[in-house]
Amino acid sequence: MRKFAKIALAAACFATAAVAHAAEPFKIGFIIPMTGPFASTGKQAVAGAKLYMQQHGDEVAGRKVELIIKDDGGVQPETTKRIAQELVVQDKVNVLAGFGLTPLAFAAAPIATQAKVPMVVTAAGTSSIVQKSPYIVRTSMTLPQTTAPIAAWARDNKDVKIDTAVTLVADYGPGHDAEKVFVKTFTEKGGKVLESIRSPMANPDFSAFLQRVRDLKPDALFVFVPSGQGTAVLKQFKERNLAAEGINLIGTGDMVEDDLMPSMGDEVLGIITSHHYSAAHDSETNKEFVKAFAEANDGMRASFMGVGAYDGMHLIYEALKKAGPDATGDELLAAMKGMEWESPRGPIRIDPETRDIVQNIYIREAKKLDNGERYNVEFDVVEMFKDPGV
Ligand code: VNL
Repeated sequence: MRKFAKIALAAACFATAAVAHAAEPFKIGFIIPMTGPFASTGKQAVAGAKLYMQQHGDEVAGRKVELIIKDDGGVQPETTKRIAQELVVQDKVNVLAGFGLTPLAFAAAPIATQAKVPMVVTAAGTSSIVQKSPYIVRTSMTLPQTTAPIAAWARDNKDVKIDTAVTLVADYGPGHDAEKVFVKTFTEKGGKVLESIRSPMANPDFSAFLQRVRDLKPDALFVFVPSGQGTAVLKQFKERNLAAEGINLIGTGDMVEDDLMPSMGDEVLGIITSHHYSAAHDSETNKEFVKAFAEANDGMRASFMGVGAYDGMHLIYEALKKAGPDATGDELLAAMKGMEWESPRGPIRIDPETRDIVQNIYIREAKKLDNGERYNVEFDVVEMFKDPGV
């Protein structure tokens, strides 16, 4: 009798342990600005992450996947760090993801290192981010990677004569990267940069800066502003009649992001930018993605912020499949290194050494299509371009 009870007790314990394991979800702590000046980034990223789950289910390798979304407001690194800490300590997340802006990714990096939890950066773009923790993997882009091709295009193209330029960048990590790489590439190819101007990171007023550009009268103005600020730049550019002065507006695709194109006026037409994603990218994978994204989000057009998060979820799902349901953070990280797949943006790969994204960078022109809608139409490409650094 006593023996039977013991066995029954052991069986009960075993059953409880098994149930506890099966019921333990795989948790992804997704930190992104949903409020404040960069809320549009969070809106896109959350839509991208949710669409991936909607299409691929919430069970991977026999484990239920739980997406925990946290709004960090976008401007306080200390807030992002505290949220990352809470997600790791209290929620015991298996992966951290998101990170809308560079200072926020920098702030959370030590938490990922201490907790040995992979940190998938789906939005921020300063080159050095991947060096801040061996647990960081990036699915967005780097500013040197997206800037070098437009700087080269400015000098190499046969249609528009661009001998002089002024740079205008947001005054923080990605802007400094963009400025440095633009000046270097453009100058090496014989161009002359007349002046480098920096605007505040959040809520800038571009009017005085653009007046200065008008006075300098360069052949081109190169702009990097973070996602969400492009409309304001274009409005001021138009109001000051810079195009009539013969100043060509060029930049990285952050300025003319896809979800803003419908609300930008025709002043956007003709602007040449380089970037890793356009909603008009011509592939079956992208057409299906853009359609599904719009259907799930009241017609919203997918932008590079949505794609970064969508691909971030793919990376996490595939790593979990490959490393198995009981994988540690280190095992998940190992599975992510070297992963390659077809994204809506084209083929992409995670460089196993740097943990950074390798991808095509396209040169695009803003055009009106036959259906009357404005898109960034890709016309040239630098294939599988690694971050060149600064
Ligand atoms: C960053 C880079 C942020 C590019 C962006 O939008 C962007 C960053 C919020 O590294 O902070 O478009």
